[in-house]
Amino acid sequence: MKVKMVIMTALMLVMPSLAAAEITIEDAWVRMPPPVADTAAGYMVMRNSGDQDVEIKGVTTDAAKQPEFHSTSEHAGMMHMMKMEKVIVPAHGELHFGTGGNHLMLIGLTGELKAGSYVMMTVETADGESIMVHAEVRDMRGDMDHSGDHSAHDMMDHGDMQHHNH
Ligand SMILES: [Cu+2]
Repeated sequence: MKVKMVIMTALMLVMPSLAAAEITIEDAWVRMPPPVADTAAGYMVMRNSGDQDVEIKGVTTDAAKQPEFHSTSEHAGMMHMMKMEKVIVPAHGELHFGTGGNHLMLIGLTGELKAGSYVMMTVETADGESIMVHAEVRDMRGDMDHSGDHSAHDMMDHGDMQHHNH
């Protein structure tokens, strides 16, 4: 019994270094919303250089009251988005948040997002690591390349957004 306790203690001393997330976040940007919009979509790439999958607990920012990660799926020719139940960055892998797919949804904007300014956010992992992210606000109105983009985003009101759980 005593031996077991010693082993347990030794394991717990080693744990923190094993658990340390090795997450980096790149290419973060936010689509400049229309002036009256209450929401904006953000995009980024999360990379995990570690040996273990890392769960992202959430994101905080002063720019929005309720930032959340959404996934997008197509159902009967309609694009739907819903809150991601779990955000996992696979070991030695990437998780993409891009137009038409997973995205960060900034709900309840607290101020105007001007093109060229930066939204500061903190991404938190489930094991307590914080990653600072500076996401540039980009004006995409002149961008004609809407390949696969769910432009419904700009018009869709989150209140009557359709949810699907397959
Ligand atoms: Cu969304």
